[in-house]
Amino acid sequence: MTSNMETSTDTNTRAGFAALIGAPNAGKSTLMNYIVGAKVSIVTPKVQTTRSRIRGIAMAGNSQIIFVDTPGIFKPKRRLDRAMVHAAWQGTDEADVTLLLHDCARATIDEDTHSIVKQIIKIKQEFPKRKFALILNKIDLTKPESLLGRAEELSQMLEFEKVFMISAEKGKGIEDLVSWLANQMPQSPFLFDPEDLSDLPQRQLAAEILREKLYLNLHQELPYQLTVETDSWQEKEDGSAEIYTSIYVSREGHRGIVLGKKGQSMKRIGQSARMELESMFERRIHLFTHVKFRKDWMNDPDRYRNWDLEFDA
Ligand SMILES: Nc1nc2c(ncn2[C@@H]2O[C@H](COP(=O)(O)OP(=O)(O)OP(=O)(O)O)[C@@H](O)[C@H]2O)c(=O)[nH]1
Ligand SMILES: [Mg+2]
Repeated sequence: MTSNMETSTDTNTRAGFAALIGAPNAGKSTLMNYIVGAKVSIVTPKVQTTRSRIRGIAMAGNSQIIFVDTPGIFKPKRRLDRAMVHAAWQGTDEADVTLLLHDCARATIDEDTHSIVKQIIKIKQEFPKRKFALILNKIDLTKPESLLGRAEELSQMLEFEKVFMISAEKGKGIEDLVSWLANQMPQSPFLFDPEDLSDLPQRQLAAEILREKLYLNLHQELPYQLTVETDSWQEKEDGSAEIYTSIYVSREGHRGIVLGKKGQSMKRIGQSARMELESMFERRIHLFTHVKFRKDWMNDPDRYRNWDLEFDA
């Protein structure tokens, strides 16, 4: 009897998954963070910032929308690239709705977006019920007269459930998107505590924030050749936390560049990560960074397991 009553209350709520896919740098993580209202996925001006699936949870009335931010989809060259692209498509497989983000400030439709659309066409042939919506992002950088043309061009390639034009950074056009998504979610009890913003463990978030600061401060191929892990997290009696991290670099020469003269560069990067972590976690943080040369980390399955990436994708 009681359980029936519980079920009937549950049918008033909706919950499901909305995957964000698109070419690198389209603004997927920026959009998820904006809607969730907190930084759960890191953002940089560089391509290929997101490396794994990151879930962010948003509430819209009686709907719980679980966003799945994914790595940008591009032509993979290395093992890590393949694992990232694979993770992005896996995000689509588990989603009730997939949002394809496109940076409409680009002069033309980029090659990556072209091949993503082709892949979606294949998926739709196999699974006609899957829903795909198109989001033209960065309208703040786009001439209004070119917007409709771009929407039309993409819609001719594939029939989307819906087309939105937004600025993830400025928060424009997002209300419509959220209310549409809220209605697309299937009837279901909430899948997460409505207070939750993410399912990412704090220690992983700490590693990501540090990786973001490394991306922002290092250039050329260096950011792509490193990875960050939290080795341990220790609670201190004074309420602070000690976080011990390893930064793995794949070339000997990179260690010196990351550290900088007398370790000054690493110190600066570590400080900016620590400051952000302190405001995120609202407590004092002691961040320890250890830069390690590990030539073959990109071929080490342990580095992938940590992020739920498939080694042999
Ligand atoms: N002007 C403007 N910039 C934006 C907008 N959305 C995102 N950006 C910027 O675009 C860059 C890339 O944003 P991300 O959110 O990291 O893009 P992403 O699609 O997650 O990129 P990957 O993780 O590399 O695939 C950042 O510098 C953002 O600040 C927007 O609507 N307008
Ligand atoms: Mg991203």
